[in-house]
Amino acid sequence: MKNILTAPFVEEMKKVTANMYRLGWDERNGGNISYMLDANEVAEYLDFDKVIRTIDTGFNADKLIGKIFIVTGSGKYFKNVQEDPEANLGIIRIAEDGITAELLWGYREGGRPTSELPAHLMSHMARLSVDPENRVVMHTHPTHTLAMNYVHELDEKKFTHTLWEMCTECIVVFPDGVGVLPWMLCGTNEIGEATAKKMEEFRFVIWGMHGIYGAGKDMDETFGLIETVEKAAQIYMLTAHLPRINTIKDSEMVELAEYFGVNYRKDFLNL
Ligand code: 2HA
Ligand code: ZN
Repeated sequence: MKNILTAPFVEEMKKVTANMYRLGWDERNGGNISYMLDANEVAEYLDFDKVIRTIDTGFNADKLIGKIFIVTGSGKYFKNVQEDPEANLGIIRIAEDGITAELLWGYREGGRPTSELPAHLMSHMARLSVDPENRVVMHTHPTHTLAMNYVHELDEKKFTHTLWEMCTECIVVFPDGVGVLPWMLCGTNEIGEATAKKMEEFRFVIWGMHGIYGAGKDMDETFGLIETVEKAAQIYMLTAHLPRINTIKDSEMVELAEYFGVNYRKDFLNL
């Protein structure tokens, strides 16, 4: 059996949490990540018959039975993942009943998966129903995107349109736009269900005045999506209080989308 601390998926979690922490998106215990793993790959590092303990998730993830995830721990800090992955991360398998998580590694000292596990697993189910390649769900508090929540209408069409105007690459990177939820109590099944509903349509969902959820087929794609939205929000926050002299026009966005062959939300443009 190979040493789990050398597994590429543990390395990826260490790298991405360190990056997000240094970008200032994940203060204290802010943010959480779940990453669906390939069972054959995990089998090189862990004995599937050795369940350390079981954890009640509080809801039924029946479409994920038998699936294995590496997930950041509840109350844990992204800042600390790199130096002690075994205390701050865990590898869980969704048990036969759909509601129990079987701990295969990590959460040393009695930890458990993120309090946002319902939103994560429900988002995985929703994304997989529209994109069988989806593997990653990330929740984070990107500074400028969050700042923008306070000064921009929380309307999907208007919010997406503003972001698309801020960087030429935006309509190409997230042609599906961004979904928006109002402020809601976090950590609950209700916000999980609302997030998952949006995830059927969007890979990026804003939790009003809290943060965002992003999804994708791998770490780079998901992180790249989030940093692109965040960059656009930063440009917006740097310019929103100044007279606007220039902008990317809707006709130019159409040109971009057509040239790069992306299927974009035509109803989010004013054509
Ligand atoms: O896990 O970000 O939404 C900490 C959070 C809760
Ligand atoms: Zn949060």
